[in-house]
Amino acid sequence: MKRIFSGVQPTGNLHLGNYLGAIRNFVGLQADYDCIYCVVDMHAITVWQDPKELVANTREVTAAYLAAGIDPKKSIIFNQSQVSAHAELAWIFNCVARLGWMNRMTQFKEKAGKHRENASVGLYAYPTLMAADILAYKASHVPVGEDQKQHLELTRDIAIKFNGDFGREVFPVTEPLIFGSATRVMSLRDGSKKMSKSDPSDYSRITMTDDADAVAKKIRKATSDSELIPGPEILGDDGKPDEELRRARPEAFNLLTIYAALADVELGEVLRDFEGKGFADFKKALTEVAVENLGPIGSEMKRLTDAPDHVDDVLRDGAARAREVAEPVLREVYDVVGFLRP
Ligand code: AQP
Repeated sequence: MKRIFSGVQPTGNLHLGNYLGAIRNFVGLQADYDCIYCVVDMHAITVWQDPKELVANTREVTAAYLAAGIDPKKSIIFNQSQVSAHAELAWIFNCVARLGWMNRMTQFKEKAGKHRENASVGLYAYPTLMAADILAYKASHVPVGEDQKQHLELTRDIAIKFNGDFGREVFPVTEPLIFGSATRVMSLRDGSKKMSKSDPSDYSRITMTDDADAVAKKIRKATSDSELIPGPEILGDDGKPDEELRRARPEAFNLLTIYAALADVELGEVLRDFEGKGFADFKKALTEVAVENLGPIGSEMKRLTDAPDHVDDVLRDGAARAREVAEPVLREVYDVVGFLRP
């Protein structure tokens, strides 16, 4: 069976972008793939994390997986630091990846900001750890949001170079799975920035645990524009608005896309239903569909994290199963590299 690996960082503020761009897709993939879903706590510490919050956030992401519908009996759910193969393989990949490749990673540039010399070495090496996450399980496919496409290309480059250097087809060349109607959910305040956990404004994102009042308030305050909603004739054959039009009204199209994703309908259908209306009316409908979708998930997350024994059991069991898959791969790699283990 084809194998999926994917992960979410436990860095708090899990949001609608993480849900629509990642977690919701993870659920559907269980039908066709052998799935491994990780809470990537080692990635999280590439920027400072308060230790107590890291523990709570690790449970929160696990609860989100479970509440969204990932079945822990079918899929493996665990947190990264429990399986040492990730760190061990990452070191080997640090010796395979080239500085030139790493220097091209745009996420490092964005996250390190202007004071690059103050960024952690871990933040720079993040993509080699990600390659280790995926390749420790020889995953054939990785579902990711568009923002992670470049990192996945680096994983492919590492697999190809490793196989070439040692003359053995040890690793598959993993394929990205970028799908769903909301691969890039944008900030509610600024349509040119993606919705993110680290945005200082709470009003930039809807979190998976926001209650109905918070969702309503955030959508009410979301940036939109004073123009009316256009009809479906503005969409191209691919069902998307012309790029120029989208760029002229980024916030408007972001809200419309979020609606389509949450209601699980095509953007054309949304435009047909709301053509000629203003955003005040539309926002009421968007609030309804958001609360309908996220409400039950948020309550279940709260229930699971209030008494976290079940979440901890899932992580413990998942880590044991993950080790069973990753350890033989690591042994194979050590043999190929020439590490003596008398
Ligand atoms: N805005 C988004 N739209 C669609 N998908 C998104 N993802 C993240 N933001 C969006 C997808 O969620 C998965 C998990 O992301 P992550 O925890 O690894 O964090 P990230 O990609 O760094 O994104 P965040 O949540 O916005 O965190 P910060 O603020 O730290 O940058 C990934 O599959 C990602 O594509």
